[in-house]
Amino acid sequence: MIYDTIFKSKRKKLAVLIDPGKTNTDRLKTVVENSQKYGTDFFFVGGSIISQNIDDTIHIIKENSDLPVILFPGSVYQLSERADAVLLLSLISGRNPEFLIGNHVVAAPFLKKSNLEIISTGYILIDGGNKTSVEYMSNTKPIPADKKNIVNATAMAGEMLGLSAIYLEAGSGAKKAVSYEVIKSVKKNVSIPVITGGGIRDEKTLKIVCDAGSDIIVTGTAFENNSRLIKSFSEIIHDY
Ligand code: 1GP
Repeated sequence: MIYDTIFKSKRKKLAVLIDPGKTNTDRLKTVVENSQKYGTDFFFVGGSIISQNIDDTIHIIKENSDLPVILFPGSVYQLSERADAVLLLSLISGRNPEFLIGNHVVAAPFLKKSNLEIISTGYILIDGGNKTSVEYMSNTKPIPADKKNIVNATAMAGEMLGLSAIYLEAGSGAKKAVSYEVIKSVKKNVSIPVITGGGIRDEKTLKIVCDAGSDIIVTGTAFENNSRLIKSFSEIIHDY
C-alpha cells in the first residue's frame, strides 16, 4: 500500500509533479529518467488544463521508470486506471462545493470499480504572493499566508473529518513557498502526513520546508526547467 509505505514512512519523500498540460514527450522523458536515476520517490500527475491524454502521460512514465504514479487530479477528466493511486483531494480551504464534494460524487463509481488506491487528502491553498492557476480554476480564495491560525484550524478540521493527509499548497509557480511557521504549526496540530508544494525551486527553500517538518515535498516547475536539480533535491531530502 502506497499510503503505508510512502506517506507514513519516517523518511521524507520527494514527489515530482508532472503536469501533462505543461510538458512534451521529450521533456517528460528527461524528467522521468532523471527522477529514476537520482532516487526520487514517486510521481504526482495532474494539473489545471489538459493538453495531453493522461493515459499517454502515465504510459510514458511507466515505460521509463518503476516509481509509483499517483494522480493529483485537477478535474474528473484526469483520472486513469494506469496510475497506482489517487489523491482524492477535497479543497478544504475553499468554499466551492464542486471541489469539496461535487466532483467526488461524479468520480466515486469509477473509483470504486478501479484498482486505484485512494488517499483522501485535505487540500489547503495558501497565498503564495501571486494568483495561481489553482486559485483561478477552482474559483476559491487562498488563505492569507500570515493567518497561521486559520490554516491550522482548517488542517485540524480535515483530520477530524477523517482525511488521511494534508496538502499545503502555495500553487504551482508560487512566488513564495508555504512558510516555515505555517508548516511547523500544522505539523504540531495534526498527526496525519503533511505534503508541501508550490514555489519550492531552490535548495534553500527546500531545506526550510524540510526543517519545518513536511513529510512529502512536491516540486514541478523547477524540474521542468532544470531537471539536474532533481539530484540535489533528492540528496537533501534523503539526508534528513
Ligand atoms: C503544485 O505543489 C505543486 O501543485 C508544485 O508546484 O510547480 O511550483 O513546483 P511548483
